[in-house]
Amino acid sequence: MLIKTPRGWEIPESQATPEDLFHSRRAILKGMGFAGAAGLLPSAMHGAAADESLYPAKRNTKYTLDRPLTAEAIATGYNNFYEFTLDKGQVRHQVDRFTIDPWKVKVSGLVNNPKTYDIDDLVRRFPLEERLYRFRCVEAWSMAVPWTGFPMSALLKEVDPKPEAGFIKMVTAFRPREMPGILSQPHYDWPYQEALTLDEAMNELALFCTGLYGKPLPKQNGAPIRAIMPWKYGLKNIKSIVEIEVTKKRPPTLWNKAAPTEYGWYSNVNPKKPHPRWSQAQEKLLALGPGGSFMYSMRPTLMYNGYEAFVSEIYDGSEY
Ligand SMILES: Nc1nc2c(c(=O)[nH]1)N[C@H]1C(S)=C(S)[C@@H](COP(=O)(O)O)O[C@H]1N2
Ligand SMILES: [Mo]
Repeated sequence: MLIKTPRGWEIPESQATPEDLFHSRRAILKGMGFAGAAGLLPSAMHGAAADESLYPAKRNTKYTLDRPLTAEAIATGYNNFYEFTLDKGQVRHQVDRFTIDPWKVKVSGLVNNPKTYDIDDLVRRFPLEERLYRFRCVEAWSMAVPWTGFPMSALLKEVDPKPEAGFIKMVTAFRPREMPGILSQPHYDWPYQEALTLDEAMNELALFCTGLYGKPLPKQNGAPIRAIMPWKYGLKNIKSIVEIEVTKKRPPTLWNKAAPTEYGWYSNVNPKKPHPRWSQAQEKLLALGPGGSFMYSMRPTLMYNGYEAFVSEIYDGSEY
């Protein structure tokens, strides 16, 4: 295991709050040590379904960052995917049994053209592009990631929501035999479910992503397709989607149902709205240190994660 003595520019462990992050940090140190020794094996990280010839996709330079990209080993080695395990450094070691080929995404509900897409079809139907986005978890850690995907609006326009449609619900695969965390954590209301207002889903920032770092999505990051809304906390960015339903009524979401005072239905990044157990005023930007060690620097949290110019028009400020 590679553990470096903190340098002056690293955050001392005593300041590493919330406590979860401190424990997770140890977990990833183990993971990183393994990655450093064995190397990352990209071909083993995603399934045969992914068509590598589509990557890297052309970068859309409209979306720029105010910070360096996070090391790929962090984004693919430090994951929240509770269907597998709560241990962020171990998710990528728990996904082997998870099969993503074949994969279908059913789009139904209040649409004129309901359709079930095969993933191979989906990635060709809607042109893929790469975008560099900030990513902010409700636990306060953050990254900057090159995603590959297509705007949610492209798919929604094709299925054509009916006038009374107001929301989209998104659902993750439910495979207890392939996802050990489902069996070990029966208290969560599986399958993982998230939702957006139709306005949010139609916003130009909202993506369905199938890749990152110029390659198909690794399973631990939500292969073969996940949602990315960079102005919202990570928990809204649902992974491994099998179903999208357009609805009239606001759909419940897993985290909002589990703990409504901790995870708002909207969960927009907001420095002024603390989590009951920690402040959201600052974030911990993750980075790789010397020898594969893991560190972060503190930064002020930006309203809507820095995407206010894109999304403020769809909100009146009372959303939580
Ligand atoms: N299905 C599913 N989607 C999920 C989660 C999960 O546990 N299950 N975790 C969420 C949370 S809390 C975060 S921070 C991000 C993490 O994405 P990453 O591992 O690609 O960084 O995924 C989100 N999507
Ligand atoms: Mo998160």
